[in-house]
Amino acid sequence: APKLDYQIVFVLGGPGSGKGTQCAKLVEEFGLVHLSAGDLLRTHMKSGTEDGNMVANMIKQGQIVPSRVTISLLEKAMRDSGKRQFLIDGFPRNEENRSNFESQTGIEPAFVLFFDCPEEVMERRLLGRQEGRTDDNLETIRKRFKVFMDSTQPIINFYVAKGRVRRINADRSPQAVYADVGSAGTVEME
Ligand code: UP5
Ligand code: MG
Repeated sequence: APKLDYQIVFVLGGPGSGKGTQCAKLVEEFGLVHLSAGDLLRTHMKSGTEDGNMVANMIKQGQIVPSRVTISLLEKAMRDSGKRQFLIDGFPRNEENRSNFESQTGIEPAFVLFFDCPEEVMERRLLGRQEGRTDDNLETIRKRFKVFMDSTQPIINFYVAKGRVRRINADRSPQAVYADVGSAGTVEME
């Protein structure tokens, strides 16, 4: 049984597939809490702690941060929100993330939203983004694609086998993608 009375949806998809963009729309319409693991890690990176420096280096290399760090940031954010329904964006990224989250929190996702998008489209979007992220350069973008294929796609497949994945064609305008994502019942939980 879950230790915590939380309902969560995992939002997965390659780098630049539009996870953050679509979560922002879902928050507006459904009032869920959006927790981007990447955003939490980028904030943690500025803490000046040893872990923060490790995170900064790993993000710059496109590597997956150990779940010890990410799960504690997610748990704290969930607790601090005072809410119980969450969109968890960009996590879990590998089996280590997935299995530790499940064993430590006792939570299984209600379902997984998967934004499916060709690499060349994601690459164009990331190179066009002007947020100054340390990982938005061609060298790191290519590493992020490889890490996604090698480590995160198997997690999506794991949930496909459980019948938990809602695949969305993310290679369309943000509005067209959202028409699918936000369609009745997609995100409404209990
Ligand atoms: N855009 C969005 N949708 C569009 C559309 N339909 N048509 C045209 N343009 C569209 O979108 C990306 C860009 O594309 C934006 O400019 C947007 O306007 C445009 P966005 O919504 O930001 O896409 P998103 O999928 O969120 O892309 P992001 O770059 O955030 O994905 P990543 O998965 O790479 O980044 P994340 O922040 O999740 O992780 C970064 C790093 O943190 C990882 O590489 C890893 O090192 C680390 N990390 C961990 O180690 N563990 C974690 O659990 C999470 C992250
Ligand atoms: Mg994002």
